[in-house]
Amino acid sequence: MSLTLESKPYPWPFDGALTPANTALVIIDMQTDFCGKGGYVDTMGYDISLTRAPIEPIGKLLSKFRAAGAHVIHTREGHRPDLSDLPANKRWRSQRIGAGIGDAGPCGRILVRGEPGWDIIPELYPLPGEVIIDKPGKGSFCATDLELVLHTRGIRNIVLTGITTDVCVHTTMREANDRGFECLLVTDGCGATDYNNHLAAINMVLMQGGVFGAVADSASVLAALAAWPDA
Ligand code: C5J
Repeated sequence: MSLTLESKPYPWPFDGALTPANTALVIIDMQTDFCGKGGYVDTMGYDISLTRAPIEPIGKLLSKFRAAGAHVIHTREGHRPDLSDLPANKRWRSQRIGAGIGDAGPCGRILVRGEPGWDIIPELYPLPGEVIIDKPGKGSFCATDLELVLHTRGIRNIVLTGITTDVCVHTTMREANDRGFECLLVTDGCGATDYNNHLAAINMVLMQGGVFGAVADSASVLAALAAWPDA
């Protein structure tokens, strides 16, 4: 059966091949450090209501993917406790603005693996068996095995959600697009530290006939995926 959803600038996926077997919900960096009180983004002085906004839409998508037995992949941005995978540029820039990665903060050492702030928020916590990709960078393909996991599982379609739209979500979408994956960005399933950057990041996808893929809101995704039966 051919299935596409209402998306811009073209119905996604282009060929109607949208199945639980070939599609993954990718949830990027829904960690306390990016959307919780006392986390990295909060420490930098940004409004975390913007990065918390996608929690509910992602929750609904997550329930649907889980019920249908489709693939769910979570990512976490963070570094080894010895900071051996923390590039100097990332460290000194964060220190300059008083939120040094690796330094102690209200939620433990900022963006360090194993610390409370680095963990995924309880509302979207991974279930046993769901893939978790630990990444030291903004993109989810850099220095990770995500591409291998996607190929091994036969995943072609990627539904992108998480935070932040303009940084880790966009970098991941660009990396995935260049590798030939069919990408969809869920507009209300993402959030940025600046609302205009969120809107601009969405708009960038639409250029050149969908230069990085397509965009849709979560209601459109859920309306189409109603065709997927429970596993
Ligand atoms: C940032 C992210 N914004 N997850 N990380 O530094 O987007």
